Amino acid sequence: MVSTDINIKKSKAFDVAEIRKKFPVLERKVKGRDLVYFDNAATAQKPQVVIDALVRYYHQYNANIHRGIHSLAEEATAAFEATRDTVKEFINARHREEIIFTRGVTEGINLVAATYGRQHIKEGDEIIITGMEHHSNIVPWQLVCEEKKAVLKIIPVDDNGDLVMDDFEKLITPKTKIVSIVHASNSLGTINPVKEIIEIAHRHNIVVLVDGAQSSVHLEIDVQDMDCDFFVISSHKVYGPTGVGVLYGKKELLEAMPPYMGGGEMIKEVTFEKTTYNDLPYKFEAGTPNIADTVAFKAALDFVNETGKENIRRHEEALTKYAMEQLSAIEGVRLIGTSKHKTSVVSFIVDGAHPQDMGILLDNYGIAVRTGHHCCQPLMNRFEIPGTVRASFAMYNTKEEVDELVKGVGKAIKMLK
Ligand code: 7TS
Repeated sequence: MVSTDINIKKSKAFDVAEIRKKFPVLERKVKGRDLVYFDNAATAQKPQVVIDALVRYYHQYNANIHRGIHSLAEEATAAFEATRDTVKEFINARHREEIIFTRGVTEGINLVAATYGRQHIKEGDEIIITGMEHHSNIVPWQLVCEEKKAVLKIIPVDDNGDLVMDDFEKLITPKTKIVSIVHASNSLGTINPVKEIIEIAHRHNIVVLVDGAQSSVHLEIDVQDMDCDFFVISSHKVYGPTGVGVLYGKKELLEAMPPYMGGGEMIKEVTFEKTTYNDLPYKFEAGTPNIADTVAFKAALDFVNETGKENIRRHEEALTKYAMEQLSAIEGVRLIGTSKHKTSVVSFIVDGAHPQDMGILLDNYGIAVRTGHHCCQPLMNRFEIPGTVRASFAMYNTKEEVDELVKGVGKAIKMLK
């Protein structure tokens, strides 16, 4: 019988108390207080299902993948490749072989810079990035520019933390070969108009890499709709383990690129005279990968899908709005990053108080925030500040925790006076 019950498809209600029970670390105390974890932009905490997937792998089917014919090797290979299929769905890639496993966003960008970049950039060519990039989307391109005598150009950032889009098209010349932009800023929260940037760049035949480190956990990602040429993710920011990431690339681009690392798995045939390379995605996956963490990454993505990205986003948006209102009402607090289009990052500075001192005082109340330049030194220079205090929210954070932060900031300001 065909079921016509539409309720089957209805998403579950979002219940933050229930969600919190799924993250064991949230039960712990820090300095005698309940942990308030607001450092999610650095790395998210892991739900029990992710920890279980890791343990299950090592308990039951640890084996090297792709090469073995025994049962354990087959099970490990199937689990590893299942993650590739889940990632493909998660970002709506057209082909599974467009999903390359890496160690994280940093490695993904370095891979593209060292292969596509070195292959296509010639003396005098130009690469465009934005003024709000993480160092991992600056330095790999500087390395290419140094080697090839190419030029790095920067899309400026305005006082709210938005890109000055009028300047973008003006930066483009016939020598521009690559645009590499962050989707959502880790320091400001700004969500950049990547579709518009990609459309403009493609009109000029320029390829675009999008750094999805901060967006993939908060926003629906559809690489086909976005039409980016490359997209990079880190598992650990999407509630998965550290040490795993994904480089998505359009198949025709990946096929034309030289390999990044040489070794096992990435070859078809090796003789001392000549080596032929493996097909995608294995051409870019030399050596034994991080099998356990890749397997557990699937559990994290399934968990996010089951919770519902839209539910998560609505919850985080409400927390962000509330935190921005409450913090900006405190005398001496200045928000850095006030774009209308933001993820759940709230960065601020306090008159007369160094961000690091604020961070240490907040830790005494069990509140984990990040302080400093957040690996965005040029952006901090743009705002003429040494760094910020950054609270970044995840699905398990609560309004009560934001109240704790606001109280903590108030108390810290009094102590530092
Ligand atoms: N790009 C952005 C926008 C990031 O936020 C980060 C990490 C990276 C790249 C690098 O990612 P990784 O997984 O390869 O390290 N951001 C942060 C942060 O904001 N605090 O700690 C790490």
